[in-house]
This record gives sequence, structure tokens and C-alpha cells, in this order.
Amino acid sequence: MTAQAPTPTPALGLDAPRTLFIDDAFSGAASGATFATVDPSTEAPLAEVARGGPADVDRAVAAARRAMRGEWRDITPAERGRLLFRLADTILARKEEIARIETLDVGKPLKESRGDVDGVVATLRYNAGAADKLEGATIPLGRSVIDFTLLEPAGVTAHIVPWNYPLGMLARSLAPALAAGCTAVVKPAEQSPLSAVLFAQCCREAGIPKGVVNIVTGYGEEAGAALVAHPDVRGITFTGSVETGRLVYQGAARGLKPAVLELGGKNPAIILPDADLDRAAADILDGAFGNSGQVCSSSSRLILHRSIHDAFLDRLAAAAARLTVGPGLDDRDLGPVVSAEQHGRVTGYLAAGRREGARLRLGGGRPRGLDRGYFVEPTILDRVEPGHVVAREEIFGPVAVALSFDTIDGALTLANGLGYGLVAGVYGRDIGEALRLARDIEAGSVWINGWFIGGQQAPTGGIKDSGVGRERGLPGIMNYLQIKNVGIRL
Ligand code: TXE
Repeated sequence: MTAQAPTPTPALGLDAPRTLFIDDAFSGAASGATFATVDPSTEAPLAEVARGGPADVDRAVAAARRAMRGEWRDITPAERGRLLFRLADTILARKEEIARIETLDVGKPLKESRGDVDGVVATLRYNAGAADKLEGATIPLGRSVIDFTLLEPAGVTAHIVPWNYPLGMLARSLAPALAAGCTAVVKPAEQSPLSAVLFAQCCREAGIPKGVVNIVTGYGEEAGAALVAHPDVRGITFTGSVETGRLVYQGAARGLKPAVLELGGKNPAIILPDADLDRAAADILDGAFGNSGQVCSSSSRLILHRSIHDAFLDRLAAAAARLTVGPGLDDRDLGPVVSAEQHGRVTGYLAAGRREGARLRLGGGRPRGLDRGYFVEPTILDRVEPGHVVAREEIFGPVAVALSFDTIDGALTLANGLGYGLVAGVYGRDIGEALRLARDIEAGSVWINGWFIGGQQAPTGGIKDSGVGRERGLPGIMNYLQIKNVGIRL
């Protein structure tokens, strides 16, 4: 990204890059620095954004800390819930505008961005409904003591958000934090900060009290790292790469802060010989190529029984060949990947796959007629061996890799053979077999005969290198609560 002269960002209703939202007011960075976001469909600069740094983070955390002690602390949990419901309604009323910005900034087709906004609304409503149902417990210590627990908000929380679902990931952690009574400082990804600015506008419109939600746009190593290190931040939620996740966790450990980390995956989809191949292919199509494969829980690693290997890939390749690719606003099946850097990363993996001897079953290049923009064809790599780089590393692009197995133990060894452990899928008609695999697969979620099963209610998260902790559902709210025990001797 180049530092250019600040340009107006009329798409956001701003006449200057005042994209920091601190204490209910929009401002530029203390340093005056800005950076440009780029439209991945055209490679043209899209908007100029404030490049927040440590001084801005200090100001945002101070605002969040003041809010923790003010009006926000004193309103009832039911009222907190009502405010979150109102925020959901405000966002829904601006759905088209928000979806359009998300599409311009990330490149995803409009229908996906609209779906993302619906998901944000559902997240806010789920957590809004839970705000006044967070109950402590009474602990039986005998007749001479009354002992109970209080669930108290953790305090100021930091939310470091990735670029694949900018608003979705923001809401996934912010909504439960607010439901729990915390305040927040959000650091959107530098590739896709614009929808967070609209979110801030919605917070204002919905009457979220001053300082409860603060947003600092900027780079990870500057604003993100300052937020992690800030002594007044009492909890961190991070979604992103394993590498950065380790840094964030180290920073959290230095400050003895709890951290929730979601770090992606290389998710195995095991297709058993008796699977319904048509249904499995339809699911995997969506799981591997939706959002151009930039999904932590994508079905990116196909583990196919040798007897149905070709029959399955024929179906998947036929369906994937029909997918249309184009600029996000044209609303085709796939948009570009998010950035030049990500495009380089994905095409680098495709070259590595070819070098290592994988066979290109579909795609592998730039879609015809799209000379500009960070586009990659839907791609299937076949004859991939477990040791290949493309079988081991998260590609995070529209690329599925296919491996073969002969026995259930062989499938399990492949599935569990990597450091990742986010989600896994099993397709087969023998539900006993599928459940045995679900038991033995090392992953935070296992889906049987379906992909992307879940919603606001179902906890999600990784084991091993895929992360620490769970988000969504009631466990997702517990991340933002402290348990205080009170004992009374009678
Ligand atoms: O991630 P980073 P990148 C994976 C995916 C992708 C790769 C790299 O494989 O190809 O990661 O993407 C902030 N302290 N995922 O480089 O660096 C950064 O500003 C604090 C998987 O974009 O992890 C952004 O807001 N924060 C994934 C966020 O971290 C820092 C989603 C994520 O950026 C920081 C995205 C620092 N030192 C990428 N450095 C998923 N799990 O879904 C950066 N950041």
C-alpha cells in the first residue's frame, strides 16, 4: 500500500480520512498518517484511511476504560440487550450500503456481502438476547456458609480482526463482549477497514454509549501490537494467521491477559466410499470456493477413498468449471482475492504444487477476460501427496487439493497429520463409521454430511495450531466474563 495524498472517501460519507472512532467521535491519527485501501477487483485505490498508532490506541483504551466506569456499568443487562437489538436493526436498515462497501473493499460478490450482513445481525441478536440471562451459581458449602458466584465483565477488550469477513469477525467477538458488559477497542485489518467505519456510525445511531465501542484503523505491527501490549486491555480476541497469532499470544502472556485465538485451518473433508457424491460435491463446492476460498473453515483438503476418487472429482470439477468469476459488484459466483499480497501467495502455492508433481485438474490461472484485479480461477489440484506443501499449508484461495486413502485408519492419519485442527468433514451413509471418525479426528468442529453446519449458537474454534478458546454460543460470551466468588459465613 502506498502513502498517497489523502483523498475524500465519499463512499463512507466522510470528507477526509477520519476513520478512527474514539469516544463517539471520528478523527484522523495523531500522527496525521494515512494509508490507501485498494479495490481488489480493479487494483485502484478505494479510500484513504487513518493509520492509527500507539498514541491513538492509548486514547481509545482510555475512552473504553472511562466508559467501563460510567453509564455502561450502571445500565441493566436487559437495557444492554435492548441496545444491541437496536444496533442490529440499525445495521439491517443500512444493509445494502454496508454490503456494497464490504464488496468494494474485500472483492467478494454482493450476495456474499449481503449474507455477511445478515450474519452480523443474527450475531448481535443472539448476544442481545443472552445479555440478561448470564447467571452465576450458588455453591453448596454447608449450612454455615452461603457462597455464590458473580459474573462480572472482564473490562476493556481488544478485538483484532482479519480481512476475509471484516464485519462478520468484528461482530463475532464484539457482540458477546458487549453483551457481557465489556467495552472494546477494535483494530480492523488494514486490507479491509471500511465496513468497520460504517459499523461505528451504526453504533452512534443506535445510541451505544460513548466510549463503549472504539475503532482504530491501522497496521497490525503498529496499532495491533500496541493494543495487545496495552496494560489496561484485559482480554484479547484475535483471528488471523498462526504466525501472528503466536506473537499476539506472547504479548498476551507478557501482560497476563486471556486471549482467544482463531488461526485458520487446512480442513480435511473425508469422502467415504458409500457417500452421496452429488451432495458431497455440492457442499464442497461451496466450502472450497465460497469467498474465493478465503475462509478459515474452508473444505480445502479433500481426502477421498480411492474407489470414488475420480467419480467425486469429476462431479466437483464439472460444477466448479461452471462457476463464474468477476468483480464483486458484478455479483458473480467468485470475486478476486483480497490483495496483491494474497494473490502472490495463492499463485505461489499453485506454482509449488505443479513443481511438486500435483496434477492440475481444473483452473490454475487467471480467468480469461479479467486482466486487472486479483483474480484466480477456481482450481483443483489432484494427485497431491501428504508431504507436498499444498497438502500441508493453508492456501487461503480458491484451491482444493485432493489426496487418496484406502483404509479408515489411513484417512484418519491424513486428517490428523497436520498441526492444524479447526474443522473437519465426513461424508458417508454409515453413520456409525462417520461418528467414529468424528470421535477420533483432531478438530474443534466435525461436520457429518454437510459443510458449514452451525450458526451463532454453536461454539467454534480450533485445537493445536488452529487456536485457543471458543467463540459463538454461550461459551463465546464466557470469554468476556470473570467469575467472582463471594462467600458469607453465617
Ligand atoms: O494475517 P495476519 P494476514 C491466514 C491466511 C492468510 C494468512 C496471512 O492463511 O493467507 O493468514 O494473512 C493484525 N500484532 N489468515 O497477513 O497478519 C492485522 O493487522 C497485532 C487466516 O492478513 O494474521 C490483521 O488485523 N495484530 C484467517 C490481523 O492481525 C497484528 C484470517 C490478521 O492479520 C500484528 C486471515 C501484530 N504484530 C488470515 N500483525 C482466519 N483464521 O480466518 C498483524 N496483525
